[in-house]
Amino acid sequence: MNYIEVREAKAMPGLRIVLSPGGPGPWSEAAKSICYVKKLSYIPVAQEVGGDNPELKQWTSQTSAPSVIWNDERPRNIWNDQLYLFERLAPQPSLIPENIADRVVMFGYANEICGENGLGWSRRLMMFKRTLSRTESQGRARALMGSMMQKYGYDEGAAAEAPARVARILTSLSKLLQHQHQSGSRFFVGDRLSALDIYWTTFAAMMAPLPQEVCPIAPGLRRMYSDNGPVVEAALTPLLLEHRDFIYREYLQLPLDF
Ligand SMILES: N[C@@H](CCC(=O)N[C@@H](CS)C(=O)NCC(=O)O)C(=O)O
Repeated sequence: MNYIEVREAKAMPGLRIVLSPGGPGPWSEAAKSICYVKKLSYIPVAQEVGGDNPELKQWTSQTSAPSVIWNDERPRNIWNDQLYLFERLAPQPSLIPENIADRVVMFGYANEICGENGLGWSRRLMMFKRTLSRTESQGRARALMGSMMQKYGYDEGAAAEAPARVARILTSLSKLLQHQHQSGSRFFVGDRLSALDIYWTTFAAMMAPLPQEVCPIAPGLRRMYSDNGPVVEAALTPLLLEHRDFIYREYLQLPLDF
């Protein structure tokens, strides 16, 4: 991925997406994947993971990635705003179901995956806890995580509850998928691809990163992403992982490029 700097990107027109370089950050991968499915081209802009990102702050009023900026419109910093923007810029293929019942299911589960206190959020709390508890990760990893722990709601109580929270969401997603399969659909909602399939597929990296050939990441990051603990591991069903593989195979781009 050829990233440009925030300073340069600010002066450009068109679609710019600020991304986390160096790993399959699930929110960033979701935004990239949605653009891929919709054939939307964009300028990738680098965030400094865990850094102060002063120029990004000045541009978007926050320092997380992804942030999506279309011309001189307001920056979209949250996954659902980003999805609506992508739908507007490239209505086809639509990734938001038209049927209201399906749409409610899709946004409800997508929020369980991407929203505050959801799967990604809680899994990240588990990773912070792991880093704090391991002596070999005292140095650089700790320094990197310090600012993020504060930003993303780390406290001991929340971290202790996180595995059960992740597991409940996984179990619920797995049941939904099983029910859909029994009704003859291969997708989470209705009978075609929706953004929910993409969110699950990209967030699965936080529990089961794809093999190194298609997801080249540093060994430490891979160990952290794969260290699920027994509660999460038990809820990560083969059905969920098969669905991830199906969506990558049929719809998304491999190898991952970050
Ligand atoms: N605001 C995003 C979530 C963004 C987010 O959590 N980004 C993380 C990805 S792990 C990030 O930028 N981490 C690095 C940092 O904050 O420096 C949303 O709700 O859609």
